[in-house]
Amino acid sequence: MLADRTGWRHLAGCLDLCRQRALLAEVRDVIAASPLLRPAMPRSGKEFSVLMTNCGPLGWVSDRDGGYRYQATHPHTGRPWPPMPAALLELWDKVAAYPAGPEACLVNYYAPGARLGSHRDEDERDTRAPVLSVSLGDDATFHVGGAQRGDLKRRLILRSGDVFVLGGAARAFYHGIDRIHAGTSNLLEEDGRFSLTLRRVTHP
Ligand code: MD3
Ligand code: FE
Repeated sequence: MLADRTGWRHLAGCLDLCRQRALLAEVRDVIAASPLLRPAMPRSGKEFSVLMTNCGPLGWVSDRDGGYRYQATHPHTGRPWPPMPAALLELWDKVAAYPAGPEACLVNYYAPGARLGSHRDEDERDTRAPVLSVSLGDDATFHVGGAQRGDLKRRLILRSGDVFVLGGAARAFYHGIDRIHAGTSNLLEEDGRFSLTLRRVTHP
């Protein structure tokens, strides 16, 4: 485990292959019920290269007119997001050390060539709760900096089965995904990477 004083922890190899496969099957079910969306930036409408969907009571969405937000339903189907898999709730209980459960699980899919520019997660009201992410599929180069955009960044490789936990001051740090390393995992039938990001949105 790699940890940092500011409050992030990289739990490399946290989930074995058997748990990764079981979780992937649940992700496929989530996508079948709640198809992947291509978010767009507020105002400019510029599209993300990452595709997204959600499970749990709340989901993060973004489009040109509505901007970044959490909502209880899929914007195209109008149906509630599917429930969060029990394995994710158990993982949160084990590693989050927080008295309330996660409300949103954002499922990101990165095809080779997709990236997520440096940003801070600031759409949640409860910023005291940690953020927990699980990686499935191809390796990704991830960066985490500091509270200011220009702060020194550290780069890490996130691999299939890794769990990344963000708490404390690091919860507000800039971070992003620079690159997907196609062909580094055969967990998915296709190239690319899923990340599952668990968050608390409202105050418990
Ligand atoms: C570091 N997703 O969806 S998850 C996002 O792998 C997002 O899909 C990336 O950033 C992904 O917003 C990274 C790990 C993560 C989540 C929140 C953080 C790292 C973080 C908050 C602060 C610093
Ligand atoms: Fe983020």
